[in-house]
Amino acid sequence: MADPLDRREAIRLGVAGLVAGAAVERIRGDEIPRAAAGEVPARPFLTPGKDFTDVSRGSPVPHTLKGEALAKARLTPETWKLEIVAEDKATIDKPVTLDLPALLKLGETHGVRFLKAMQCNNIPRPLGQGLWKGVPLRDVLKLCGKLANTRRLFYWGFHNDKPEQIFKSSLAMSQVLDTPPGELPPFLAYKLNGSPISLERGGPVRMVVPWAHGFKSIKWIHKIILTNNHEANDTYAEKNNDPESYLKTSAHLDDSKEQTFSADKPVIVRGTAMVGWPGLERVEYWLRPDTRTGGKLAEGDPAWAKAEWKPGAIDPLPADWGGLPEGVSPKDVWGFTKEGKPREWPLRFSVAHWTLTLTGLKPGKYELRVRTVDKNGFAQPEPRPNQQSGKNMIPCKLFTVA
Ligand SMILES: Nc1nc2c(c(=O)[nH]1)N[C@H]1C(S)=C(S)[C@@H](COP(=O)(O)O)O[C@H]1N2
Ligand SMILES: [Mo]
Repeated sequence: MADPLDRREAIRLGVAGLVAGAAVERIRGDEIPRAAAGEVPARPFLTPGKDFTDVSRGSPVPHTLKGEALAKARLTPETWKLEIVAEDKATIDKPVTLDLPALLKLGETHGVRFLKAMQCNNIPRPLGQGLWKGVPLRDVLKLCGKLANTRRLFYWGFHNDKPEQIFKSSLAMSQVLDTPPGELPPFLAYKLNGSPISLERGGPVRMVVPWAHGFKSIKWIHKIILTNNHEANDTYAEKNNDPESYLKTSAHLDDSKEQTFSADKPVIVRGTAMVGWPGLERVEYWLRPDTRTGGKLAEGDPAWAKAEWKPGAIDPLPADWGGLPEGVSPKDVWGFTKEGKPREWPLRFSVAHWTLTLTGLKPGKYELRVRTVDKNGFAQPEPRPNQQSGKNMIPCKLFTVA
């Protein structure tokens, strides 16, 4: 509560929009062609909380509750409580009931700000990108004293007190405690874009698991159980979803509608790329004359093998983060150095922007496809042993040069 920076953050919320241009830093080598300074018009970098695509189960959906019902559900800042207990053969020194002031207090010394796009494994587009703030779960678990015989952690949120509506998830204890240097741990998050997390986005407090698909980031979190059970209990383990999938890397078009461009100007096509845990090596495009199939190309079509993919341009690091809440500088955000420079660009778990500038195209109709290549050399839509480990396809845009 006593974080003056946080208060100023709140005031600026909603003033999103990236102003790119000015000095362009080359963060890594020259292998990624970058759009030149000044060529990239502003595009929003952070998504206002209300504009995220919502994926919420429950009847009534918890974020539709109001007044008395909301307080009874312990979903107001004053009533929110998280219970942490042990079951089975797992033990802790003492069960913990955490309220919001206690979490915010921990946040003053342990709080971390980080960028993360929320993405559902079954929806082929990120739901929205936020600047989150939370306390690493491992620091909250210290309140329980000594843990013994604990192999996994189960957790869920408010579910109308109806067992059939519980939306559960789980993490291995190692994923909670043994964060590798330079990586992000799972968080109990209480801020989005500088303001308290709205009820709709899962506030007052939601779990955020940076590397995972949305189903691990349980909203309206109420219960954590430390257990000796080693198996994932995730609601999303059902129906052939992969309960341990990592965020994957993929390209998306800003606008996939058919368009006509004038032959005397460059054709500019823009989009975004979700940067999964395997990172983003480059965005590529494949341009060919229209084959009159409405942009459809079957999976096994021999044309895929002959496709000529060319590197596209990732937009540079924004010189001015128009979307950062006031008082927050990049150096306050995970992944940036004390000088405010990103350790990698684009940042993993976030959405990057790209721009294709195609010049000298002859009049005619074209098919344009885009894809990402991750740092392991997998070209989209790979690596997907199962589509539900991160649903994804190669987007196509038809356009005419006239
Ligand atoms: N309590 C609860 N948490 C939840 C869900 C839910 O239905 N109930 N849906 C999950 C799924 S499947 C996704 S993809 C994300 C979506 O987050 P968003 O609605 O903030 O975009 O929330 C996750 N957390
Ligand atoms: Mo999801």
